[in-house]
Amino acid sequence: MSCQVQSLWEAYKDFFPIGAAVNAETVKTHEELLIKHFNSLTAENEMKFSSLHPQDGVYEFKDADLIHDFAKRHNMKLRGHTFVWHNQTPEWVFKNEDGTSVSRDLLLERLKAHVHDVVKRYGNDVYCWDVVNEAVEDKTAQYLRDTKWLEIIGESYIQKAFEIVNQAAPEAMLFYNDYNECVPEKREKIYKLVRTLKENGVPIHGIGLQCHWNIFNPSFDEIQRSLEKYASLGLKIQITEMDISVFTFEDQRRDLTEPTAEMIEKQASLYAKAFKLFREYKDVINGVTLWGVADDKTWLDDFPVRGRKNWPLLFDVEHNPKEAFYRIVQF
Ligand code: HAH
Repeated sequence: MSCQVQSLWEAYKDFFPIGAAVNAETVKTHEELLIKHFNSLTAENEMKFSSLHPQDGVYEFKDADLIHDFAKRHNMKLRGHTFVWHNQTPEWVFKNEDGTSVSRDLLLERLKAHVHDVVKRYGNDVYCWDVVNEAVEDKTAQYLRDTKWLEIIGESYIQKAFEIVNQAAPEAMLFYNDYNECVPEKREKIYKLVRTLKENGVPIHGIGLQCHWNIFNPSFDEIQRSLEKYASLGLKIQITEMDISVFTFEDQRRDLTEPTAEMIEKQASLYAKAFKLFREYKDVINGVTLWGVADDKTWLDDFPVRGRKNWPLLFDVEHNPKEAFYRIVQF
């Protein structure tokens, strides 16, 4: 049966590459789906600072190498995720040996050394990088998120990061990546940040929209408005971490052992509308990545409710295509 299913990446070959987030396990357990349907990969955690560089002078490239090898072997693109982030960055980066906070210069030096070492290993096989992830404040009216990077370097840390990565990897496309990208207040801040960077001549080439959505939010109207607004920046757009949870963010329910028919239908309908919109923006969008491969393994099983099963992707727990899959390949 499954050999008659259309290939997702082939269906989209005239539009944009189709990516999946993977880890060292899923490149094995989900190999068949990956090869058939995807032509781009992102390491879910393995290229983050804490995974690659857990201690000063200690690199652990094993899992990232495995993902890199898999992408190369199967002719897939590879997105780099991520250099500067408030999460999954080890404490040593911000500390001197005596435990005091590092100087601005030393932190920039450390970032530069890290970026150079990582780029040296993967070179142009990583064709784009999420240089800065989630720098915009999410909960309050404040503009930038309070992070160690901001505290130690100041607002210029974002610009500096792009310059450092551009210097190490002049061929790579450099992205600013964020979530809640369709929430009006946050959208304004993300837009302002990226526009300011561009106006200041910072080497930024695109904006990464994570698109961690659910079947109730954001509304399709807000999604459309957001794409239009971001597209007006004149940079590339990538959908970098798409999934559609079957629960609202606040919903704590744990009673379901499988998604309801209504959830599956709502999800399929939103995926279909969104991909139609993405196709309309094919001149601006140059990549769409799902944050996982199939519903048997998704970060949403532990977020925001720990140990509560979710079904946010295009393939089910048995790796069969879901309604959403059929609706996005038939157009
Ligand atoms: C993303 N944060 C990160 O970019 C990615 O690296 C991680 O593996 C998963 C999700 C999204 C996020 C969110 O949707 C809500 C609150 C905090 C973070």
